[in-house]
Amino acid sequence: MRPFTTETLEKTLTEKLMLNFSKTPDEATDQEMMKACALVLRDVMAIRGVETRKKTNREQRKRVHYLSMEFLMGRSLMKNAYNLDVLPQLKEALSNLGFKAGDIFEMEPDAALGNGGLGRLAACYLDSMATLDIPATGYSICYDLGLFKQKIVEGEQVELPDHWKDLGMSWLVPKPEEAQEVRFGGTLREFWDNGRLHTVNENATTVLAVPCDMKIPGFGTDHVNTLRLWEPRATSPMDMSLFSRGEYLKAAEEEAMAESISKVLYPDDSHEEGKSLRLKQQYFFVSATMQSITTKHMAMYGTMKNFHEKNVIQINDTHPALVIPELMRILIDDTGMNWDDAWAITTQSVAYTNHTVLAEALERWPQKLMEQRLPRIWQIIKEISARWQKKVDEYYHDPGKTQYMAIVWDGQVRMANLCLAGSMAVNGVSALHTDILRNDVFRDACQMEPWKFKNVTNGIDHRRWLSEINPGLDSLIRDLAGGDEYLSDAMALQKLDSYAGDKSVLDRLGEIKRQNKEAFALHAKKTRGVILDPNSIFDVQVKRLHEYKRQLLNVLHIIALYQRLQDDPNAITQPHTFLFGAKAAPGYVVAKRIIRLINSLEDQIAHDPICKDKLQVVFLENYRVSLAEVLMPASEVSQQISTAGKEASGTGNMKFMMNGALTVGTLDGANVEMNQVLGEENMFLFGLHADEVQQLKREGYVPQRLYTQNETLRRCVDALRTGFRDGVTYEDLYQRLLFGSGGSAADEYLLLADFASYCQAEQDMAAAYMDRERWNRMSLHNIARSGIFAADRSVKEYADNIWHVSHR
Ligand code: 26Q
Repeated sequence: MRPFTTETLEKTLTEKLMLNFSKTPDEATDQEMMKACALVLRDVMAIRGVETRKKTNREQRKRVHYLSMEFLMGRSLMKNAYNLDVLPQLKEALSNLGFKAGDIFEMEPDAALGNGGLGRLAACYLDSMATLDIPATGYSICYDLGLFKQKIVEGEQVELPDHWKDLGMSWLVPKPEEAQEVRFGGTLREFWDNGRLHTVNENATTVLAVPCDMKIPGFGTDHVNTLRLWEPRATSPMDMSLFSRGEYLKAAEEEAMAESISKVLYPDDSHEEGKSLRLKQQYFFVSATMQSITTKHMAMYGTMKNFHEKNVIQINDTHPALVIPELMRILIDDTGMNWDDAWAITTQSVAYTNHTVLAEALERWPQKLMEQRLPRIWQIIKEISARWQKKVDEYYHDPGKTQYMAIVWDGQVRMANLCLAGSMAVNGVSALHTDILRNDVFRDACQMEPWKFKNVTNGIDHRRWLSEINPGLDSLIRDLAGGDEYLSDAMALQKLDSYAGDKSVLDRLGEIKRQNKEAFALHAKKTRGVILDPNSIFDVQVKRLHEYKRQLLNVLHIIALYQRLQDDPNAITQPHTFLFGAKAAPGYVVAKRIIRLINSLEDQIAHDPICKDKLQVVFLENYRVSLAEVLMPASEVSQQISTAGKEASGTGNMKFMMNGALTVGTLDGANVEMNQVLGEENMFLFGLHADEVQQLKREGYVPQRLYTQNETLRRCVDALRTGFRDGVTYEDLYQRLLFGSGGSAADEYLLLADFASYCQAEQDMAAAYMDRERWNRMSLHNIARSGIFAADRSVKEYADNIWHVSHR
C-alpha cells in the first residue's frame, strides 16, 4: 500500500522541517530537506518494521542473519522512495515545495561501508530478501569512515577520509536498550561445579556494542527488514570517582580504545594484513551479533535446542568466521550445553560463502594474537581444530592432507578451514568458481563432505541497477514486456527478444543509449571538466584496481591503438573513448602505479592532435556506487578481462549487461553463465580458458618469448620504459611483465599471453559497432537475457537450497 499521496507527503515534509529545524520549506536548505525526506520515510518503515517483526514472531518463522564486514549501500533516498512506491509523489512534492528533486538526491552521501563486489552484493541481497518477504537481518559495523575518497593529484591517487555520517546518519536509529557487552583479553579460570567444568573469563576489557538500525523496505510488499550496524562504546563512562583516584586518563584511554574499533573500514579488498585492530573489529561485531540473536531466540522459545531450526547464519566470506566458536561459547558457557550438542547445532546453523581463490586473500590469523585477545575463543578453536584434524586423519590417513586441511597449523589460524569444518553449506559465487572450489582449492574437504558444496551464482538488484537509474530503458521495457511485471520477475525481460527484428524498437534503444551518453557527458563536464564525445564508443572498465583484473592489458591495447595512429593517422575511423574508474588499496604499490600510468596515457593522448576526435582516455576519479549509477546507463562496452580462473564472479559485468552494454571478456566468473545465455555471437570473448591458464603455468610460461615474437606487443611494452610526455616512465611495470618482481613471477597474470587475442576481440567489437542496427540488436539480446542475473533469483536459491526458509 502506497503510504502517501503527493499532498500528504508535502504536508508531512513541511511538518518535519518545522519540528526538526524550526523552518518552513522556503527557509530550509537542500541538506535539511534531504534529512526531512529521510525522517519521513524512516517513520513509515519503522511502523512496517514492527508489523513485520510481529508477524514473523506470530508465525514462528525461521530467520536469516546475514553477517558481513561490508555493506556497500550507496544512497538510500531514491531507493527507499522507489520501494515504498512513492518516488513520483516525492519528486512532485519536492517540486511543489520549491526544491529540485535531483538536487536533494545529490545531497545524500554514499554509505560506502564496503570496498567493492562483496560489499555491494550484500546490499543487493538485502533488497531481495525484503522483497521476497524473507525475515532477514544484516549485521555489520557502523564505521565512522567509509571507503576513502579518491582524488587524483598530478596523476596519482590520494586518499581522503569519507565522513559519511554527517548526513548519512539520517537513516539510522540507535537502540541503546539492545546493547551487548563484548569481552576482550583477560584470563581464564576453570572450576568444577555440579560435576561440570566451567570456564570464566576474568579481568577482561569489556566494550559495549550499541546497535544502530537501518530499515530495508522490500519492493511490492509491506515487508521491512533491518540492517543492524554495531557501534562501540566504553562501558564505564568517565566518572568522578575515577577522576578523584587519579584514573581520569585511564578512563579516557578506555573510551578511545573502545571507539577506535569502528573508526575505519579496512580499504583492502584482497590482501590479508593480519592487523590486530581488524581482528578486534571482527570479534566485536560477531560477538555482539550472536549475543543479540541468541538472547532473542531464548526470549521467544526458552531453549537453544531448536536454534538451528529457527535461525540460519550466513557469513559473507570468512571475515565473520568467529561466529562458529562464538556460538559454541554461548551454547556451552552461557546455556550449559555439552560439546557435541553445541557442535551439532552450530554446524546446522552456519553457512559460508567464498568469494575468492587468490591465495593471498585467504584469511589467516597469528595464533598468538587470538590467544591474547580472545582467550576463550582460542581455547574453543583449538578444540574444534583437534577434532577436525582427527576426522580428516581417520578419513584420509594422509599427513599431507591433514596439514593442508588443518585449522591451526604453524602458529596460524586458517579461517577458511574453520568455515569448512563449522558450516552446513559452503558456496561459490559462479559456476566456474564453484568448480574450482570443488576440484582444486577445497578438493579434499569436498571429497570428504560433498553435500556441503553448492553453487549460487551472484545477482544484482535489477530495480536499482536498471529501473531506477535508467528511466529511458525502463519505459521501453514497460512498453514491450508487459508493463512492470519485470520488476518482480526479471525473467520477463526475455520478452524483448521477440523485437530483435523490429527496426523501430532497435532505433529507440539506440536513441535511449545516446541520451544516456549525453547525460553522462554533461555529468563528466560538470564534475571533472572533461569533454566527452557522445559520438565515440564508450568503452568502460570500472572496478577495484587489481593486477588479476588486468587494467594493464586494457592499457597495453590502447597504447597499441595509439601507436597505430602515429603510423597512420587515418587508422581509426570510429572514435573511441576508454573510461576507467578504480580505487587501489592504499598499500598496493603496483596498483597505484597502474593508476598513475592510466593518467599519463590520458594526458599523452589528450595533447596529441592526431588523436582528436579519434581516441580519448579518461580516468574517472572516485569511482563509487553513485558514479556507477550514472555511468552504467551510458556504457556501450563492458571490459571483463580478468585472467581466467581468478575473478570469482564479478557483478559489474551484470550491471553493464542489463543496461545494454556488450561485453569484451574472458571466460571467467559469471561471464561463463553470460556466454551460456547469450551465445558467442552476442559477446566478444577472447583469451585462455581457466584450464589452459593452469596448463600454461605448469608447462612454464615465458612472456619474453611472446615479447620477442610479436612486434606490436613489443612496441607497446617498450612504451612503458620510454614513458610519456609528462616525463613519467614505467620501468617497474615493464620489469614486472618481462622478468617478475617482488617475489611474483614474470607476467603473473598472463597479459602477454592474451594480448593478441584481446586486440582481435577489440577489433571485432569496433567493426560490429559500425553496423548500428546489428549492434542495437545485440544490445537488446543482452538486456533480454540478463534476467537470470537478478539478485531475486540468487536469493531464492539461497532460500531453497541452503537456508530452507519460505519466500514469496
Ligand atoms: C581480508 C582480510 C583483511 C582485510 C581485508 C580483507 C578483505 C576485504 C574485502 C578481503 C576481500 C574483500 C573483498 C572481496 C571481494 O569483493 N570479492 C569479490 O566478491 C564479489 C561478490 O561475490 C565477486 O563478484 C568478485 O569476483 C570478488 O572479487
